[in-house]
Amino acid sequence: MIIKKVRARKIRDSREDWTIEVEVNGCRASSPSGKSTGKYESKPYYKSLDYCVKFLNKWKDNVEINSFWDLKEVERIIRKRLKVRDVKKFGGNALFAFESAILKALARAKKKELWEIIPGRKKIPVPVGNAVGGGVHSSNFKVHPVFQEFLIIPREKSFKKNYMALKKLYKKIGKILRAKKRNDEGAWQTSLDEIEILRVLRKKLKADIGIDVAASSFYKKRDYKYRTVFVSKSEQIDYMNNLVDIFGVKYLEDPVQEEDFDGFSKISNRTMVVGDDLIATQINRLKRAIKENSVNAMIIKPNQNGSLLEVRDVFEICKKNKIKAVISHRSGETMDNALADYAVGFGADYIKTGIYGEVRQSKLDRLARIEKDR
Ligand code: 2PG
Ligand code: MG
Repeated sequence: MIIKKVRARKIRDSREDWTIEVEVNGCRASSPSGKSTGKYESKPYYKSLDYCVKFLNKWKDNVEINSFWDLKEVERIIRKRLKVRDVKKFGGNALFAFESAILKALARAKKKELWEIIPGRKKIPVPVGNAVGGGVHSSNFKVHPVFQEFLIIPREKSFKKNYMALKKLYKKIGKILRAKKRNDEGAWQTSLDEIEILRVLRKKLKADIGIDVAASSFYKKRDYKYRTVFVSKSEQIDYMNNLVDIFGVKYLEDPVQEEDFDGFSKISNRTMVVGDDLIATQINRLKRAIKENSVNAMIIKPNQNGSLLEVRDVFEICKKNKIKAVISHRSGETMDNALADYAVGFGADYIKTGIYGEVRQSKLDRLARIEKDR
């Protein structure tokens, strides 16, 4: 396939914020965007969204793409044109949407599905669904839990059954909490605090419970701020380990702030210790987390990096080091469902998404379809 026609434009995401959509030979891909962004993520755009749109609209190179690996040539051209050493300078969002559109066009040219042309051990992931929200994703609501996400992980035998279980549990939780409102990711909104929510989830559900603590978002100077109470590093670690012991929390994302590799390493191994802001889908951060024994699982957000070649390396490093790979949506999403194809293609162990709303369900529906057709 030859890259013949590149078009880029601005579109609105689920939060009504602007993001980028790129079209290559008529195939479209777009980037989501985060609100609780990690300090170490690639910046979304080189200079600005408008600059990247213009840059892509001027693309004239007829690069030949026969496999995933030919993205190397595309990255070489971008580096040369921008006079940068690291292709990610082009921006996580701009680069991811462009590369994703190229791969979609390649899949179509080969009469294959997107997931089939991605190098990796194919696998259908287990869904991790965001059921109750707090933190910065619920900042429009006056009173909200400090932790960002309360997650449920069903234990059924197939993706379809897991998906059905998620929807059922989500409804049930809404009823129990008497929740009426939903946050950015379609998770239920409540004024209950963390412990009260965990009590409800533990008692009422036949599923594993997870939390995205997103600890950096309430880390102030040297302490963690819980409403009016300030908690030190060692108290925060004890608190997290107690949640694992008392509530049987099976998944704990960002339990301490994003600079604290040591703090992560002190979290109990009886839970999945998941690095999101800590690693920010960057290879150098992942290597450090492995060296310091900080995590046994990590979040992979393709647009947090931008280069799908590097995202592939991240998956490989995870596999070699027995780190569970959790591919993830962002809080601001689009209808693009390619995330599902990357999950299966690269072989993610889990996929984290919302449960409610069309931008979330588009990914889950796509996974159910891939499971059925495979
Ligand atoms: C997270 C994500 C997705 P954001 O912290 O895991 O839920 O949030 O996209 O805002 O970074
Ligand atoms: Mg997170």
